[in-house]
Amino acid sequence: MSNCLFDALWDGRQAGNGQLFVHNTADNEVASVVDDKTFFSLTARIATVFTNASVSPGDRVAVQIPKSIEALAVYIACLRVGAVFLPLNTAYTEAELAYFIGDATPQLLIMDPAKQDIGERLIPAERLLTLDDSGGGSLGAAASTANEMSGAVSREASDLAAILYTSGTTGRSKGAMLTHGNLLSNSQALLEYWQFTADDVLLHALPIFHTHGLFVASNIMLLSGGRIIFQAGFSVDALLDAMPAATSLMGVPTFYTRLLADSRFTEQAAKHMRLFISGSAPLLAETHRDFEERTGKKILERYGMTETNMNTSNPYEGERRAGTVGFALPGVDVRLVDPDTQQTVAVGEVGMLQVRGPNVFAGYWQMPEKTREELLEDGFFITGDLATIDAQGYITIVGRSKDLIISGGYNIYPKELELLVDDIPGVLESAVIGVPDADFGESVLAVVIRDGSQAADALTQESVIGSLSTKLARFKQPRAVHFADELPRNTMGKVQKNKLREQLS
Ligand code: MLC
Ligand code: AMP
Repeated sequence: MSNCLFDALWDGRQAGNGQLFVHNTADNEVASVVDDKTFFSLTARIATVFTNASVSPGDRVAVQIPKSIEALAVYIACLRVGAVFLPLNTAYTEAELAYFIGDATPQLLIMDPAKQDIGERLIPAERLLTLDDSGGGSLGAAASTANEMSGAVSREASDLAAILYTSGTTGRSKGAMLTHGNLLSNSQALLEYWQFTADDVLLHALPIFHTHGLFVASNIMLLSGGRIIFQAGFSVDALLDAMPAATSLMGVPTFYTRLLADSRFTEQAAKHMRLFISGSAPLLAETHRDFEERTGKKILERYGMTETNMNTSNPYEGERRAGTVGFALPGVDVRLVDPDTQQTVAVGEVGMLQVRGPNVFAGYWQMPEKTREELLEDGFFITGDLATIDAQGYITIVGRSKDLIISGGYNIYPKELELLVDDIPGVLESAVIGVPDADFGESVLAVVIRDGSQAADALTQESVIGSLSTKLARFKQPRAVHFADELPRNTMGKVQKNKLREQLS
């Protein structure tokens, strides 16, 4: 029997010294260790709990739980039983969760015990379990007495391992279906490209409900046999404390701008580190250069997407060029096409970036038409990113054709907000745009046109943001609201967001 991803991760662990998670004290002593044996025993007991809860291969297991070692064990337990892991941002509101649960129809929902009441409104009680950040809750209790499942259910490369929801330009989130083969091929490619080995210690400060922290960071470390310093969230203090014991960090650009803003982050502080990787959002060339000036090291920037895992990366050995995302990864084909003619553009010209390879997802969950629109018959996926390629093959992301804001590495689709803002009494119409932000790269600005009613007179920035609070996760809510007389439109009547950005940035 073979379960391609689980078996590979398990085999990867055999290369290491048995330690998976390490916590170090400030003076670089090992404070505590979770070894492979303990971790995999936990995954095997959680797998038994899942089987007892009638989870069958192919069933979805949705989770909205805080980051913890036990939460990562839930992901591995899903692989063991052949279930499809469906992680959800811990910031999502009940209204947002209701959509995902309704769309994905999971067999099991696992929530933070603090949100048990929400869980009970979303799914029948017998399909709800809870898990807190220290392994407590009904799942933790059941797993502590469960027998260990032996091995793992057999899975093919084409079987689904996870569904990750990405917001859609129409305002409806789409579930990206990722197979065992997608996840395994990409982590193997990255492991080699970035030269991870069992000697590596990764500082893990990303959330584990997205591709970056879950698949890129966690799968690579499991495969490499290396160790993880698992932090609950991002904190400059915690990173600086742990850095002397680490070899590598994966982060979004905000990690690096915040580190640089702290005078304790020096060449000495970064001395032990062999690799700083950035992705999920554009890293300013200026940040790249400031970082090198401060530490003597060059950040390695790569580019990916939920649907495709990682596509391109700057080289490990060669020149890591500021402002670029490097070359297509081995096994991945990238082409830049003119959106009108579908012809490949010339060197230096801007084209729509399309990507093909074993990393590219299997389609959107129950959205065959959307899948056909974006995943072409020849296997290329239309990313919605605009890019150039130079004579040496370096790719630069120069913009997006999709209407998307990336704030601190989180994607926010303006359409989702505009639909909700337009529903507020007193609002005639709205346009939501991203404006430059020193910390998050971009932040959300809502431009609102009042409708002339009495309700419109009472509208304020606070009332607009307040009326979204139960509907939208905090990170998606506008940071500012601008009231205008009208929206700039082109001759087709389409709102000219570029003009708005120019006027209001
Ligand atoms: C937190 N807040 C955000 C935010 N993160 N607002 C906008 N954008 C964000 N990214 C809100 C909080 O709710 C809070 O609101 C306020 O901002 C301040 O919070 P904070 O304490 O400063 O935030 P912090 O916890 O430090 O988080 C910032 C962050 C985090 C950058 C560390 O956002 C983060 O971990 N981002 C990484 C996201 C990620 O993993 N993306 C990968 C996607 S995969 P208030 O008002 O209540 O104070 C992908 C593919 C690929 O894109 O290529 O990798
Ligand atoms: P997500 O849908 O959350 O997976 O976000 C994917 C999007 O993030 C991509 O389509 C890009 O627009 C953006 N992205 C990821 N990495 C980079 C990068 N290094 N530079 C610029 N944009 C990036």
